[in-house]
Amino acid sequence: MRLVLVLGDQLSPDLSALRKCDKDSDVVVMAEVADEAAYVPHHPKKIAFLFAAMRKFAAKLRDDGWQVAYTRLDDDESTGSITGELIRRAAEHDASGVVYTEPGEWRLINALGDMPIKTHQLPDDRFIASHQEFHDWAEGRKQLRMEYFYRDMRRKTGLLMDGDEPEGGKWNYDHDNRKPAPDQVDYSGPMQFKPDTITAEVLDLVENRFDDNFGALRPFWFATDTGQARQHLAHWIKGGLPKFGDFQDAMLNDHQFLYHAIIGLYLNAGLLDPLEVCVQAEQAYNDGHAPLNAVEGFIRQIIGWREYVRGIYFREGPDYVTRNVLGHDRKLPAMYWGGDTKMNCMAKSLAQTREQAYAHHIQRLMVTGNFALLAGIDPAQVHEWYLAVYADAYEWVEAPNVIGMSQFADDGIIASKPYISSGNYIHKMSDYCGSCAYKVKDKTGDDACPFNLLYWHFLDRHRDRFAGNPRMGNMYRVWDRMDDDRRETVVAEANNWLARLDAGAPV
Ligand code: FAD
Ligand code: DLZ
Ligand code: SF4
Repeated sequence: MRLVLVLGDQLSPDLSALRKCDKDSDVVVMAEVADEAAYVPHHPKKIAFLFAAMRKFAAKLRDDGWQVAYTRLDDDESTGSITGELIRRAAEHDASGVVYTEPGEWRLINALGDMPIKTHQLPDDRFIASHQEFHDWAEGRKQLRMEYFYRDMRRKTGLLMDGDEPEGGKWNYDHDNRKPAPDQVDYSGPMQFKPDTITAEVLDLVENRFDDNFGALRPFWFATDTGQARQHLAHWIKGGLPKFGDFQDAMLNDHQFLYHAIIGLYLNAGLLDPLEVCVQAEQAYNDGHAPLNAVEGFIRQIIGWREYVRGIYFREGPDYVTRNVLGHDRKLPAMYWGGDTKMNCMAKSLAQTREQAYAHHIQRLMVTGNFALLAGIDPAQVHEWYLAVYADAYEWVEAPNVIGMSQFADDGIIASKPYISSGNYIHKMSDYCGSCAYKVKDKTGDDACPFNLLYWHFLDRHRDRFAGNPRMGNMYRVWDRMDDDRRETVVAEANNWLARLDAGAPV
């Protein structure tokens, strides 16, 4: 007999390892272990979500006739690691080897490969593109632009295709998307679930063991099985999808979710299947329920961005997370872990992260990520923070978004220019600035928005690298047109502000 490993983010009945094995003779191993729960200080909601979903998935496997050797976090005999548990269970069952689906992180791939037992790793085929397909697409290209990869995924899946042509004649409808924040949001937000008995038990465990971690455990409302995740998806397609495109980049003080799907955590843990989700969105378009700009934009996030970042993670290799081409070395400020800040956009995005283990893409990219990049924070610390605090964070998807897209630490593999902005962009897309202690219109002076000061500071200190970038020429021309005194004032004020940040002064 063989052991079949099912990891916490592999909760899919058609997982390749399960398909390969035999429920009459093989034994499934699942384990809640201290090592996985502590490689970064995960948000308590993320841990509770995974443990509850793991316990419910194990129960379902048993109902389906599998024998499951399940280790709970507080089991006395537990060795505390995935590999330790596999070795212990192999001895217990006299197993001939372990079959598993490729994990989503090099750390675990390497640890499993180094075990003193016979192992058989299978591809994770819950994605649209295999590693080989991504490699074939990327090989020989000067630039790995997502848009071209995405078109191949449209052709491969047939989603929103009219024969060989894209539905409506264009591949991308972003031109119609990304409107500023609306006055009113007519969607009630994600479907919320009352914890069932299994989830309630897990909540008590997590409360006891991870009370010191950053993040609020309760109220806990996530779906914890596929049935609930599907209900949540249907609720969003009905109420959120039609305006998803329009307000994808908007941010509001009083709306944490706007029209976003909040499905990253369910997709990444295996509770929802990416193709199933896209087919349902496409159906909403065919039924006349949601417009093309919304549905195309949404499908692009999933078969485009999600697949593309995975391709980059596995193509670039284990050292990707250590890249730091801009040489940034500032410590991650305390505000990221719950400390105070006067910057309203940061305070709101961080408070929401603490409460929900969620922030939407633009909050991650253009608020907390933009600030970290402008302030020159060590990308490895930024990466660990994002990996810890979001319920949908696993390294294969988080690292390319943080190290590449957000922090430009990979020298532009993902982004053709750094995603930076002054306060202007945040002001345009949100209602944050109206209730901020800083003034977004002030470029210098005591009340000047820190994003305004740091924006020019970033461009000035990285002039050698970016002045020749054709997409950044305009920014440098504006900077160069300012008179010398003004430029000196901006840089000096930015340095003072950063010194206050480093000293832990209220900023
Ligand atoms: P929606 O906005 O409703 O989008 C639908 C789905 O599209 C998402 O659930 C996700 O599966 C997919 N998607 C959208 N954008 C991306 C993207 N850039 N990369 C991969 N998939 C994408 N996504 C994660 O799943 N895990 C992470 O750890 C993560 N970290 C991020 C860190 C930074 C700095 C940035 C800028 C982005 C990160 N993203 C991450 C991508 C994106 O922000 C989240 O997928 C999204 O906010 C999840 O919320 P949602 O389900 O409401 O997404
Ligand atoms: C994230 C996570 C956590 C918090 N705990 C567990 C766990 O106890 N057992 C488990 O099998 N998986 C867990 N995970 C998910 C793994 O860390 C994930 O499989 C790897 O990071 C690869 O993506
Ligand atoms: Fe953020 Fe600046 Fe606006 Fe304040 S003024 S909310 S710091 S962008």
